Amino acid sequence: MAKLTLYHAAPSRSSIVRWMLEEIGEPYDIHHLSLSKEDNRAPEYLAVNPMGKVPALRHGDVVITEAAAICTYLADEFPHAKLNIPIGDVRRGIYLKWLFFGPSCIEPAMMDRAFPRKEEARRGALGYGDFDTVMNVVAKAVAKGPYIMGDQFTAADVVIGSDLRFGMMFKMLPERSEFTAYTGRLAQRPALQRAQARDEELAAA
Ligand SMILES: N[C@@H](CCC(=O)N[C@@H](CS)C(=O)NCC(=O)O)C(=O)O
Repeated sequence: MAKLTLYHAAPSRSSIVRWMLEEIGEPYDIHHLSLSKEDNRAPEYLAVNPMGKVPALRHGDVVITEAAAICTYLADEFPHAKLNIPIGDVRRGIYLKWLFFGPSCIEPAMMDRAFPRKEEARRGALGYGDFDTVMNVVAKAVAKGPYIMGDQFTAADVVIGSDLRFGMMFKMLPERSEFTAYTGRLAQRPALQRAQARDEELAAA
């Protein structure tokens, strides 16, 4: 099997992919980068990801960047883990919607709230619309549970769950009861617990 290597800084958005890799259960290597030492700006790393950001995942000869794209890729590439909704299943469209909703709606809504613009942008010009609508839509989606697609845990939970976990941790998202109940369920997953424990070891080293 082609080797999997995660370019990772612990903790950061690459922790999303580390959780995903733990869920997949295939062996992987970590290439650790220190963001504070600006390893991500070194020419060797810019050759891997010209954006100078983590995560990046090397799978054999291919490099994939963007956390949600990597999670989507891994779920499809390793279907035995049952973390995707495959092509042909009527639920796939909804599943893809949530995978895109994280980086295109939750993250920008959260960051615009944390770092407000000098001039307020028109709601219609922002892809996410407005913060409160995004929060209400996500709260409704995770309220029933146990997972965003219902009974099946998928890559969409890794992406949306990570956004909610980090957002609440850094006080950038409200601690709504729907969010805390959902992330509480996710925290029970052994793969997330392993990823977190390994990240803590890495950060302390
Ligand atoms: N759109 C990217 C964002 C990745 C990102 O912003 N990563 C941060 C760490 S949380 C980073 O590498 N920051 C270092 C920098 O920009 O210098 C994704 O979702 O993967």
